[in-house]
Amino acid sequence: MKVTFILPAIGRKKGEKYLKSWLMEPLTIAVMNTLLPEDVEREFYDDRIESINYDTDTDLVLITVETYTAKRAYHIAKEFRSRGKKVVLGGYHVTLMPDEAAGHCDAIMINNCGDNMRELIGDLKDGCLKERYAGTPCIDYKMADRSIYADKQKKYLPVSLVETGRGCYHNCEFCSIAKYYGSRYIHREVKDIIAEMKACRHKLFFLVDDSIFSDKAFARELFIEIKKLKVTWTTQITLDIARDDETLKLMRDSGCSMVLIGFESINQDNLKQMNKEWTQRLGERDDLIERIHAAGISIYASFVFGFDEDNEESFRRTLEFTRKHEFFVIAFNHLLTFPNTDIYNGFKEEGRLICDKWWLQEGYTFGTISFVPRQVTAEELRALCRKYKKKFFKFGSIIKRGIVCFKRTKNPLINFAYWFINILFHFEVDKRIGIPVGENLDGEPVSG
Ligand code: B12
Ligand code: SF4
Repeated sequence: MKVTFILPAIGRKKGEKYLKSWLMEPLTIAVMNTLLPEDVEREFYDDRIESINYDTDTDLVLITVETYTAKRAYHIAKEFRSRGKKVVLGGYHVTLMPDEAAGHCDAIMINNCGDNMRELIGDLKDGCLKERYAGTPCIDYKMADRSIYADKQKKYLPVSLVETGRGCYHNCEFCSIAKYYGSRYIHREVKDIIAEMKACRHKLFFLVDDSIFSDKAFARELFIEIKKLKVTWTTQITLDIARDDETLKLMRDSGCSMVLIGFESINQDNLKQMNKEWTQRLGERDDLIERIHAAGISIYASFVFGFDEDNEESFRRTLEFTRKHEFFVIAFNHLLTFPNTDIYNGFKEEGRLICDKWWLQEGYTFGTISFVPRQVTAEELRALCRKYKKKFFKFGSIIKRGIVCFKRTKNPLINFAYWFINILFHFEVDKRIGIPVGENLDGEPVSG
């Protein structure tokens, strides 16, 4: 029995390479690989960096689907099915839109994989594949098996992704994670995480977690163990970490030099609209940021624009805010109406969706606004995101912040990462906008 894994790409501008900053190792595939029964032969095509051989001799094609890759995933599924191959789809988008996905394959899996992967393979061997497999919000593996992409490692960014936990106690209106995990948090055993980190090839880690401070006792135990490894790492966290000086110090001492925090908006009414006003209750935001910086940890600050109170003034004020705190790096993204999230359903009811299924729409490009904002037009919102990103990633700003970064943390790896990421993002502002979703992938130049 042979299984073929596919990671679909978002899309590519004609003649251009895939966006470099998206090219991280595909942990999803490594985890699924580890969950397959030992006697199954396996292969993997990473659509972002290589051509897919649709004529490969295989018994089962497993495709992971995110909302941005859904159109491409369905196309790939069609190609394989037209050649008589069985196709199973799974991942975030499939969990959010099971009925849609089911129309494009032989079976779907919703939620996460665990024992149900063995069940699926068993059913296929017995010729009785079911149409739906329902997983649970679980993390059912000891160590992700990266051997499946060992030959492609050089094409990925030099950072190892290791999963620590999933989900989050909060319930922000626009968030796929909140929908996927129903405001729960689950985590792996600390000893498994440490064993996996020891087996990874890079000294720089991205600990995959939606909110690593969700379980304080777990976080503290983990940080104490990571410290022994003498590595540098980053993760996603909420601002409440700043209220706990002791854990913050543990985190820094364990090698955490940068954290990604979703601020989303600096406007209180917007935060209320997105069900994230709890960040305001934590205390004075400026003070919390300063505490994190004072601990020697830099911040990747993420903002989302397009909520009802947003207009050009919000961009101006947010840019000022980012300059005041000299963040390591920022994201100024437009609001994304991911399917089946509360914001998606709300906009749909209000008749504010420009296109119901933007992810499948013919001609849809990355950066296109799929809803009608309140105070600016969709086109203005798109242009404002670009304009203010450009301002943040000007070379003058990069140099100024680079000096601050060096003063905050002397870690050479994180300083190198600073210049690499900021210069990359400087050039990628325009490269991202207009990427045709699901297009120019078959037969195009593929090297990453
Ligand atoms: C690391 C990461 C990235 C990395 C890239 C990782 C990579 N592979 O190259 C970076 C930072 C570059 C990135 C970029 C983006 N990301 Co991202 N990312 C993540 C993150 C934090 C971890 C992904 C991961 O490795 N998870 C661990 C694996 C093991 O879990 P998994 O993928 O869910 O897989 C399990 C199940 O879903 C299931 N499963 C999955 N696929 C399949 C397939 C089959 C057949 C079966 C049976 C089962 C199955 O089994 C797996 C094991 O249990 C997730 C959030 C999260 N916690 O997962 C967001 C997330 C996936 N990203 C998201 C988004 C939106 C993006 C961007 C569009 C952001 C942007 N505006 O630029 C880009 C798109 C990049 C792209 N697709 O090319 C969203 C997707 C939402 C959605 N509805 O699709 C998520 C969920 C974050 C969020 N809060 O909403 N991302
Ligand atoms: S805090 Fe972050 S991960 Fe948690 S629900 Fe809100 S946006 Fe999602």
